[in-house]
Amino acid sequence: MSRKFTKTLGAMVAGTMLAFGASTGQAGTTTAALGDVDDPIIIPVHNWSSQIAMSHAVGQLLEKIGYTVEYTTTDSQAVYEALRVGDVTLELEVWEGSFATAFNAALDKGGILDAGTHDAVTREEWWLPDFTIAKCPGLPDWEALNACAEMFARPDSGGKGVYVDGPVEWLHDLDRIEALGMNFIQIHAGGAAALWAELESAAANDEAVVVFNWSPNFTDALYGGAFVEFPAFHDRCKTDASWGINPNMTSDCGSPAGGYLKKAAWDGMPRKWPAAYKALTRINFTTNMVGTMAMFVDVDEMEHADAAARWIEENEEVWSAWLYASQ
Ligand code: TMO
Repeated sequence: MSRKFTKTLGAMVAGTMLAFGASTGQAGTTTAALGDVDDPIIIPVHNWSSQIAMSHAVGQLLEKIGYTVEYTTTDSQAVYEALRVGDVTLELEVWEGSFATAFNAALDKGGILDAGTHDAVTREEWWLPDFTIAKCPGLPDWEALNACAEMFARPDSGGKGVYVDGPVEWLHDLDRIEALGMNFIQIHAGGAAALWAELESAAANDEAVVVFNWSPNFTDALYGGAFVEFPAFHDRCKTDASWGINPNMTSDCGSPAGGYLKKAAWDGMPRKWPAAYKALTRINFTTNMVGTMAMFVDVDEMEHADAAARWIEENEEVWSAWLYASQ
């Protein structure tokens, strides 16, 4: 079969499934509706499990309807600039706590689209497993945590508590400990797996631990736990030193407790790959979906692409509405 023929056939099949009204019977029109199926849609993957597995799931679904897809490992902050200039095509997990600043900066510059908000509500914050909460009265309140700082000390921390943050790439609040006058130091895990290793070893040795964590994730099901309750987030906390309990510093508050999870796209995507962009706007991750994907990878130890295939296998009702809705 010639390449051209294969391509047209693929477009016709996909066009039949994609409900594009009266035009779907015409191969020419459906090719236009899919767009450039030979040029790959480039999906960036980062360094936490749900994002990588969900990216593979969406990639596999786009391939199902006839697209070519490539994955590229990309820095999770730099990706917004890459999207803006079209080096990558879409982003499936814009977490408000870690990425709102970079996303907003790209929106201001132009070239990137806000492709909608998932149902999943997110939180990214200092987190305590239940086996630690049991050790110190008043947790998860931040002042109670501070009063128990010594319990979190390590041989090299000079008596201060150790907070295990995620990779610097996720750009958390590096000034919060100082702004709140806490008796802690912050260290950075090399990646998500290193955070889970910290939890596992603390659990095995019955030691107190406080790590960066997020929701939805698999950790609640595995350990139970709670986010540290800092003074509530407020926009001015980030920009106005006089706001909050420290009159001389910003960063004297927690991360947003009800953060968004958004999708983003290169602004050339709707023109170049119209059906894929339409699907992207309909894609909607729930809390359960994101938690399940993290569980497949981090608890069941599946490869990301296999986790994606399993999710597709088990959730046809969900994804068929993303792909085939007539709009
Ligand atoms: C960006 N993350 C979900 C790891 O906080």
